[in-house]
Amino acid sequence: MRMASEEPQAKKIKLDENEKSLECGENLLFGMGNPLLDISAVVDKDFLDKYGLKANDQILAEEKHKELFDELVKKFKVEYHAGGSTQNSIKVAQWMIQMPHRVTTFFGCIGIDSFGKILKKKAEEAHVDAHYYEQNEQPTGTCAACITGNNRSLVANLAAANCYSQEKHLDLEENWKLVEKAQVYYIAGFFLTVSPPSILKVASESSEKNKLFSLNLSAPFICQFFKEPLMQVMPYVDILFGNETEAATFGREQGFETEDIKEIARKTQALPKVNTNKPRIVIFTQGDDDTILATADKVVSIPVLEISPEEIVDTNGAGDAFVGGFLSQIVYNRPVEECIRAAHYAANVVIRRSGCTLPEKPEFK
Ligand code: 26A
Repeated sequence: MRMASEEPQAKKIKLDENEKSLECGENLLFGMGNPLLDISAVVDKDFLDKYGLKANDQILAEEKHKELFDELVKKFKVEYHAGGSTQNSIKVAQWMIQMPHRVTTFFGCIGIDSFGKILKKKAEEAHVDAHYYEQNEQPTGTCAACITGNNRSLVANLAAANCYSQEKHLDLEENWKLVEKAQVYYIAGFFLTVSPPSILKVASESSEKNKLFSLNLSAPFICQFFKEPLMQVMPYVDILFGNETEAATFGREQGFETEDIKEIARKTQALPKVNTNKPRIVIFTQGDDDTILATADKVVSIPVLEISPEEIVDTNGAGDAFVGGFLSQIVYNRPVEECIRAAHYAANVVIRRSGCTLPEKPEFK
């Protein structure tokens, strides 16, 4: 994205003679979030009803979901996938970038256990420079992905992910250096349930150095029950992502008095901002419907790539992949429409597969 009246991040981004291939340094894109191991299964409506789950939702596990995880593994054919919303997006961004490796950094907390080992191995295979805070008080977090048709109901048991600590990890000199090295930041709103001070510290760093900070609304419950920390971070947000249900809840909670998604996007774009030289961009996805983009001077809708229903395997991770595709281009300073084209491509790839998994190489031109 090129924004007027600022020194672009292009200092770190070298164009070659034909302006097609770009060289990108390490650790340019920084993500921080809840690293989770997804336990995914196709379930029936009775299972959703038993645990009071909506077909399409993302929630934190409560007392009443205690048995859900065991029952899922016993009753259904489960698949295990590395997950966690921010971690998924960062992996997709690295996959789109391909070379060099470790353009992306990821921070989060895991347990010292077998699930933690899997997450570390998967991050390594994805060439993400992951620096986990490892502790042994809590096991690695899990997320039950209960699939019915094209819907997925996610129930996250954060466990270790909830133990992320600013003092014990983010503030450590070697870790903070990696934060400083980045030019673009991405944190899913989900992390507001864990460490708002860590988010604010990264967001302030970004705004002080005139870099790009991006956030996701992540889930209706974040817009509703984590409104206060969300609105503390909002003034630092250069790019806000969300889907149609999150946009609707956000608009309602903010008293926007409109159900119109374009209008909600416009009002969100205009919320107070610290760096006024860099007007906020708001991007709302709507499943297979057009993506809404609000910038300072316009609100437009951009159609997604077509896909026939038989080709859709699992929409879990589609939103994360969208963000990953977008970020893979913003680190190259590309125009926002081009970032959205990459976002649509990445989401289209991921919904053809189970979980937020990827083929060997992207075919994005
Ligand atoms: C705090 N919560 C509820 C969560 C999540 C989450 N990632 C972080 N925090 N709930 C679900 N997810 C992840 O979302 C991905 C799909 O978009 C799941 O782990 C899944 O990989």
